[in-house]
Parts: sequence; structure tokens; C-alpha cells
Amino acid sequence: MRNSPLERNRAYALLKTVGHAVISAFSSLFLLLAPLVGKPRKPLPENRFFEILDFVFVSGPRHFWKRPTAISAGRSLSTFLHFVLEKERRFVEKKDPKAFTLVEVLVAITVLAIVLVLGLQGLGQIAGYRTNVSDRVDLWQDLYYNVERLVSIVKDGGVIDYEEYWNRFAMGTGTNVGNLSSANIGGGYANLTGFGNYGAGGSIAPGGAFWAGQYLCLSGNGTPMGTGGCLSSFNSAGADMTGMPQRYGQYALQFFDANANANGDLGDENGDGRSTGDDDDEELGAGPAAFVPGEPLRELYLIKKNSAVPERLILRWVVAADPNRPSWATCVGNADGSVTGSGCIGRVEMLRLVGRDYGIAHSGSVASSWRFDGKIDTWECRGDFHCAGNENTPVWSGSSFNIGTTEWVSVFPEDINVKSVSFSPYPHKDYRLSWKENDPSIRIAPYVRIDMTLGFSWIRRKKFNAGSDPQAHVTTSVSLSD
Ligand SMILES: [Ca+2]
Ligand SMILES: [Ca+2]
Ligand SMILES: [Ca+2]
Ligand SMILES: [Ca+2]
Repeated sequence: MRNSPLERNRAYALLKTVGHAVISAFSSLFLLLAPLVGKPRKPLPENRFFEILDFVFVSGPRHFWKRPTAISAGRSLSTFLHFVLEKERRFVEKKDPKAFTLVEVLVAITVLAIVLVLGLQGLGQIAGYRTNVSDRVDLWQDLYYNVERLVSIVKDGGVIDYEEYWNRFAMGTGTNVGNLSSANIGGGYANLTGFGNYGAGGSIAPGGAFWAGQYLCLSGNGTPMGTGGCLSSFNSAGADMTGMPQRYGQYALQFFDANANANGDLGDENGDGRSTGDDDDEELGAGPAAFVPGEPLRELYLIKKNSAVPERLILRWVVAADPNRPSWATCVGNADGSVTGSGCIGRVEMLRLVGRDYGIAHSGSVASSWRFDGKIDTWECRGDFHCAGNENTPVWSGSSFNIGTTEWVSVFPEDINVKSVSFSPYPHKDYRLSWKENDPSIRIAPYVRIDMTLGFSWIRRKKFNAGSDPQAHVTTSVSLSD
């Protein structure tokens, strides 16, 4: 059976049930107490007003109210008169002049007091419930628009940027821990990657020198390197590159062995001083994962390679103490990247980069190795993102929460608190490079799953009932294409 919207309303149903319960309790109590105090049982007194209402709205010919005609009006009138006259003849109440006893009065007052107290408490709860519901409705409305916005940004971002994930894999995924003031942000990764603009050993401090190029993978003398890449060994740098920034293109080089015959020439088969361009070079068609498969990631790296100017989109989650929080609310970052305390505000921020073939010095005017060789080596901020490095390259100053700066832009408005977010991109290897591998999990169409918990920041929460902190969890999958 379908109920009307009013009957499906929780608050209405609750009120109705409470009303019935109170009336039943009253009637039962009266029927129980009446004989005890010597009051004889008698028919319940008639109430003319209620009877007329009952006739008009319930017993009366209901169709009449939809389409009254002269016949039905006459019939209704005669029915009504008959009803009234019959009742008057058959039910004549004998008025009992006996007054209430003191016990009856006391019982009545006590019951009335109990009912009033319970009723007032119930009303208070209903008011609180209503406020919570309206806070939640507001959140869902905001959520809908903002998630749609995020999804369209991601959809337009391109495919998984394995180069930056490899860079992140090498640099580590540690997060900032401890008290998070506005000058000390957490949530995102603590180590800067340099976005592929700095090679191993190059300084990625703001304004630091751009230097050190890519390293090559080389099988050793008599020991093939295998297909696990050369981050920690078998590389031309002769050192463990873990914790070192990776130049853009370094992930693809993990799938290439410059000394595939594993002899003692260090990859320079023809002895011309270069280890590439020889007979012992081999595209392996297999290599390392750019991130741990299935593990939720804190940042999303996407790339559009096929555009006239290749473009990258980087989304990160950062969290800091909410500048509008009450003084008692704290915000502490934990080692696993989560945060504790009700004084935090989390954001999803984005940065867009465009690729340039500028060479190792990252300059369109200064000549340097690899300049105009057809391979992108410089990632500068897109024109509408103003970055502080030379040639508008990003510096990613990890110590400033992005309010009022233009390098990173918040995706959501300031009254939204992104309590947590994680990205799970698939697949975990670039299938274009892994053409020799049979693993079905890397032969799927790329997509990313986004898990988010959203609430309101203190600028909005101040206007709510104390303690009201509605939150909503959302999971969405976005298919990725270039
Ligand atoms: Ca070689
Ligand atoms: Ca060789
Ligand atoms: Ca050579
Ligand atoms: Ca180049």
C-alpha cells in the first residue's frame, strides 16, 4: 500500500505514535482507576463537536466532497439530520453531579505532569533531529555539485601518469606528522618530487639547481638485471636511487636494458663512449609497477600525452588546522597520513603542468643538453597557475597551506572539509611498456576509484547546533582516456 508523503515522514509518524500511546495510556489508566475509586462504569460522554467532524470527514459520503450534486447534497443533509436525531434519542447522557475525589485529582495532575515532561523532551529531540537533517541535506546538496566538479576535472585529466608515480615511489610516501598549524600541513606526502624536472641528486629546494640527468638500466657483467627495473641496482649511476628525484622519462627507462648481453662493456658495445645506440640495447617489454597495486594513494597524477602541448594534472590532499576552529579544537597528523582532532580542515588541491622540450637547464632561450631533441624534459605550470620557479616551473613549497597563493588551487569551496580522500588507479603498470607481460590485471581499461569523506569546515559549522558535524562518504569510479 502506498502512503502519502506526510505519512512516510519520520517525524510525523513518530508524533502520531506518541499521540496514540499517550491517549491509550490515559484511557487505560482511567478505566483501571475508575472502579478503584468507586466510580461506576458508563458510556463515554458524547462530544458533539468530534461527532460532527467524524461525520463530515469520515462517515459522510466522501465522494460528495469531490463532485457535489443536488441529489447527493439532499441525501447528505437527510442522512446528517437522521444521524443527529437518532443519536439524540438513543444516547442521552445522565449528568453525574458527583465531584472528583482528591485521589483522582492527584493522579490526574501527576499523569498530566509526566505526559507534559515526556512530550516536551520529545519535542526538543524532534527539533534537534530536524536541524541535523537540514545540515545533512545541505551537505548532500554541496556534495553533489562538488563531486560532479571533481569527476569532470578527473575525466578531463587524461590517463595515469606513471612517470610521476614512479618518481613518488622513489621519493617515498611519508607524510607530515605532529601538530598541524597553518604553516605545517599534513595529509599529503612530505617529500617533494620535483615533478620530473630534477634528476637523481638534483636539488629540489625552491630555487635549487636543476641538474643530474636520467640513469640507464644495465645488466652487470654476467648477471642479467631481470625485469624488476634498476632503481636500487644495475643502473649507470652505480648507486641506490631510492629517495632520489626521478627525471621525467625515467619510468620508461626501467623497461630498457642498455647491456642486454650482460658482458663487461657496461653497455657500450661499440666503444663510442655511449651506452645507447648499440647492439646490446633491448626493450624488455616488462618492468616494475609504478605503485603498489590496489593500495589507495593520496595523490592522483594524470597526463594528456596526445595534446599539442602535453599536460599534466596533479591532485593532492592536504590538511591543516582550520583557521576558524574554536580554541579547544586540535589538529594532529599521524604517521599513517590520517589526522586526529576536530580542528582540522582538509582540501583537495590541483596543479596543472604543461610539457616543454627545453633541455636539462629548463630554459627556452639558454642552450643545454636535450634541448629541442623531441623529448619533453621540462614541466612548467600552465599559464593560469602562477608558480615561483624560473620559466614558471613549480616549486611546491610544502610548508604553506594554499590559501591566497596560486600555485595550487583548491577544488572545493572553503566551507567544505575533505576529511579524507584516496585514489586507487588501475592498472599499476603502463601496458604500453609491458607488452611482453601476460598479467591480466594490467590489460584493463584505465580507471580510478575515488573514496572521500566530506564534512563542513568551521566557517560553516559555527552556524550549526553545537556538536552537529554531518559527514558523507562517497565512492566513485572514473574511467580514464587520453
Ligand atoms: Ca648499449
Ligand atoms: Ca654489452
Ligand atoms: Ca655505444
Ligand atoms: Ca628535450
